[in-house]
Amino acid sequence: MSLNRIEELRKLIRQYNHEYHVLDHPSVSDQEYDRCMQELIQLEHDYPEFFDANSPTQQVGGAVLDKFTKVKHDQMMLSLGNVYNKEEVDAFIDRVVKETGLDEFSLELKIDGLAMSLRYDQGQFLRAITRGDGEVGEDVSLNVKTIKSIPLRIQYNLPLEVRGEVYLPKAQFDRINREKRLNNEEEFANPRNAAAGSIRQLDSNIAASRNLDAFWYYLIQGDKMGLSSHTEALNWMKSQGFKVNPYTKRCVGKEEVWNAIEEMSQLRQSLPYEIDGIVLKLNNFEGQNRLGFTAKTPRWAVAYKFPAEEVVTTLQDIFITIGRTGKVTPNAQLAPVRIAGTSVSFAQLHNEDFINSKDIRINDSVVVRKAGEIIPEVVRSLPERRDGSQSIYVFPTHCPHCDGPLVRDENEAAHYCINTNCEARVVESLAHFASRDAMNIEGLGTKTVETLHQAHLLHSIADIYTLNTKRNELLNLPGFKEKSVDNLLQAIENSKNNSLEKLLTGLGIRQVGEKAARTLASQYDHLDLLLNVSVEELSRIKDIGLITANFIVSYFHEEHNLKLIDELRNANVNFNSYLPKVEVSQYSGMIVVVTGSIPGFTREQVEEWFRIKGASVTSSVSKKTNLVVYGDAAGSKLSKANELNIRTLSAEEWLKEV
Ligand code: 0OW
Repeated sequence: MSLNRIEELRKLIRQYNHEYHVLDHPSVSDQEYDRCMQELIQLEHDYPEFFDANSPTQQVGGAVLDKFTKVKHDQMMLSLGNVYNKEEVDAFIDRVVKETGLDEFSLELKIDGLAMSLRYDQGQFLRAITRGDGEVGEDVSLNVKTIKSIPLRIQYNLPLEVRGEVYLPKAQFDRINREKRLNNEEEFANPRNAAAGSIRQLDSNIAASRNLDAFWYYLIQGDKMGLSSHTEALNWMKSQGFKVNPYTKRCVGKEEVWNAIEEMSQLRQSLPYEIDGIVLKLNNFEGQNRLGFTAKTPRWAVAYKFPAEEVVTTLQDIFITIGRTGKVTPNAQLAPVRIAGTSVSFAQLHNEDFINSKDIRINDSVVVRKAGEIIPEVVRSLPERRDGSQSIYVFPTHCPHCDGPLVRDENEAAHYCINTNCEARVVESLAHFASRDAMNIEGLGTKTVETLHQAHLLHSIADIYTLNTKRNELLNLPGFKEKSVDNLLQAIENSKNNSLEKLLTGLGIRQVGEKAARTLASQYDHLDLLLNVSVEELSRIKDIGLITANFIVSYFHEEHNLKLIDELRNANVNFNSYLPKVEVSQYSGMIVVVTGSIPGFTREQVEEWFRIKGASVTSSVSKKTNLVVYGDAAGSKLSKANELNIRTLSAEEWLKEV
């Protein structure tokens, strides 16, 4: 009977997935695995009445969504407090021991990925939700289902939630960035960004192609399932088929904890995935419940973060780059070296004073460090390693791109190239226009802009919108294939529909970044309304000061900017703002927190109402909060508001106003 065969194959393939992706110990060859999968795909195709959303065949991707639905977490997804040295680790342990009398901790690696929540019921995978802001996340089930180590069926058949970290193995990260380089696409900065970018793909086939993986480390309400410690919860999850990181260690007291941290830190380089610290958790659940949580983190756990990684390499040369505002940045060309998971061959040198004060010379051995994902910086040179081949760096007096004079105001640290037509500034301003926070034209990163600029296909922002007439020239460029050219042209076409704030960000008006652009687009719903606005009117808007107002007005009075705007208008670039119009009201400029449930409205709707009234909405109450709006079952936030003597507004009072 075909259903028996289908169920038998599903069971077999689940077992093979578990052996291969969780135990790393397959019992059949890849060929045998593929044969079973093909047979199952065929049978499910022939008998659609036996469709099962959690069949292993659904783990290879398929549907393309147009957006992710938002889902509220039953229990907030917390983050972790950070500690950076032994003293702070000891202080954490002292506090826990003092408050609970318990001193057994479970240590585990801090996987550098993105937090994820999985829900099951009746033994079936239900959905995967991202952390989001901790209260509301996005349903990314279709993408997470493509992670082969995640069991879509489990023995336990009551409602269940487990949390963990989705990550991209280092080898996959290198492979994906190699492919991106070949396609002239922007590379991912690090595996965490790559994992987050992959999980947020609306096309689950792309997510499936990235070969993401995940470790699970937190069982919601484990204490209500008869388990008494974190270690037991990890073992229980493992027994249900979840992939649990093998590097966990139980320690008693400060010395054992610190020795384990030092020992586990040695693993970092050799692991096939990135870690950014070690997580310490009080093991006993009863003790955890006594300690409870702060607004954002558990009081029974901390993350010990590794110190920013430092490496020594040779500074081969110093070259300068010109930003779109003409600002000159000296950069160090380094002998390539791997830091924190990525290969590094450039580092920041900030400005002339930095180079001189640290006596950094060409061919020096230098210490380079990378803290987080900002680009690496040179920490210091090592004079004791000089061998006479070093040379002093003389800061250039003229721009290497346009030969214009480099100017440095006496009270400024930076030099500037003041030639507004300088080629380097043009490239940077084009790349800024296409960047994600601005017009978000995927595929038009700095490298591509440089290539198109050198091919004389791109001189001004307006030229972006005539590239569709240059398809053949694009196809003749190195690295440009049919697919990437059409993707780029489509992305340019799509960018015409952006809301006004994206365009305002892209224009590169001085002091007008994403925040100021949003403020302007909330006040003015069409670009033309800005062309003749006055300085005093602009400077009255909250967040737009007098200086920014002057830059905005002078930008719209420069001939070549008005010409650009006309060209964009003729190219049918949208000038309308789709942001909700912000009114001036009694709530303008207030910081508002909404808590509890307001009858007839969702939390988001109430928050949006206050945003349109000119308030900014935050999720936690602090001394800066001006108003707390509370509905039924308002919890700690309302009591904190009363404690801090902050004005409160009940749901009934608010509803009268609406
Ligand atoms: N990244 C990790 C990790 C971990 C949670 C449970 C309660 C609050 C924190 O490997 N091993 N254990 C926890 O424990 N959290 C982790 O990551 C957190 C989640 C959200 C922000 C951090 O990535």
